[in-house]
Amino acid sequence: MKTYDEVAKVTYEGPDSREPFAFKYYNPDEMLGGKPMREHLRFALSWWHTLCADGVDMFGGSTMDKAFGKADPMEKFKTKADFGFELMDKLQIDYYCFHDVDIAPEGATWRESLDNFQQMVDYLAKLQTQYGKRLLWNTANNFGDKKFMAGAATSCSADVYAIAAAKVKAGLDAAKKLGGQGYVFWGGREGYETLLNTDMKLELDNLAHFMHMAVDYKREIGFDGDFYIEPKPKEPTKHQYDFDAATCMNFLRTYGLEKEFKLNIEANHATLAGHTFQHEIRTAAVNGAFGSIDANQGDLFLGWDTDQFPTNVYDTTLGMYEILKAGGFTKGGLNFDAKTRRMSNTFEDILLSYIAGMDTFALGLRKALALIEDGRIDQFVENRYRSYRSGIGAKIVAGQTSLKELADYALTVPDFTVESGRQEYLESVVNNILFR
Ligand code: XLS
Ligand code: CA
Ligand code: CA
Repeated sequence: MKTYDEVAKVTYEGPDSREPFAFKYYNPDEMLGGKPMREHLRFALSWWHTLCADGVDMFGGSTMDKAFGKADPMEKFKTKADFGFELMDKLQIDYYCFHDVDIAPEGATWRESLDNFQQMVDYLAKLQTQYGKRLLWNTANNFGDKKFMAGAATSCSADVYAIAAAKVKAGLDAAKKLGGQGYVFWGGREGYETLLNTDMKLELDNLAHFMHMAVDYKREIGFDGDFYIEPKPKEPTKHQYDFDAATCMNFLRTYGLEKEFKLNIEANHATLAGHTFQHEIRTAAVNGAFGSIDANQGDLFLGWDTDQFPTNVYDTTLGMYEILKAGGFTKGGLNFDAKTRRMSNTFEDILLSYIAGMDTFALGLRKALALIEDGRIDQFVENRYRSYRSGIGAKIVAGQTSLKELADYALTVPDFTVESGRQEYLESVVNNILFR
């Protein structure tokens, strides 16, 4: 196998290739369903997992060196950035995503941290131009530091609330400068462990006010990216306020924010909430809030956020099917919020993991388009609801009936039959498309 340095560019070689550092399914400029694959998929590299995570877990230290041999903090982060852009170039990835603390060292004071951050934003701007890459979204890490132990915009401390706001303001300034396509709000520690010490109503009101201020500031500086909330049900806190897509929609509507935010759906967070990835995408879509995707997969036997590279074609097919049905991405994309396993600890593994994830979504896209073209699923669903297209059903859909009219109607129905849902047949159709 080649070494990391020996791989100049990962290119498409097709499904019969045995070359580990080649795409078997992702052919960036191939036209499918009216646009190139790269535009359907809009892949992004996650700074935190790719350039920062070094294998540390609860039981052991790092297994991978991501200091790039640099001791000076700014030098280290600049080298990370150089590596990140080179990696995107090798992998033909057009976008990237970061938290503030992923791109710059934190200083002894907030002023110092802000200064480091702004210097690094300028550095990233130069690399963007040099490599022709774009920022999909950025965010603030308002959960890692000790001061955020009780949350950020839901902290019991007003001073912590203020520093959280300062970090989001700096993030929005950076997004504007870098021409970001979006900005993510993931709750972090916005939730609670016990009601015995929690004023839930105040925390939710404060969180909503925080979001409104962010919307105001976005307008003020003319940032035209999309705002996303990223649902997650648990971890780090026991009860997260952004539990799942439906809970987020309820929050947004309660506080009059639904026109300002879309959702960033993460596959692993969906399964932690007891939902499928597809369910969360569909829920976002039917609420007019489908935005972006954090592409990864969890382990259904483990109850935490394992952030694995996606390799399950069944899930990516049904996920891409939902994304296509939702009209595809506009400003969002597929961000690999995924890290190599602790034992996959070489730079070659980073390439191999991205290739695996990108190919799995590329194959999912191909299969989802084939499912749509095949038409059996769509036709089945269309036919299943045909009773709503005429007679009393059409009146129900048009909102033109009443309980009284339906009660009278029910008296005239000789028998209440429902046709088979044919689940097993439909699952066999999916298999037929997947394995042909
Ligand atoms: C953590 C989240 C986080 C967000 C961005 O579980 O997935 O990484 O995507 O803050
Ligand atoms: Ca995520
Ligand atoms: Ca995650």
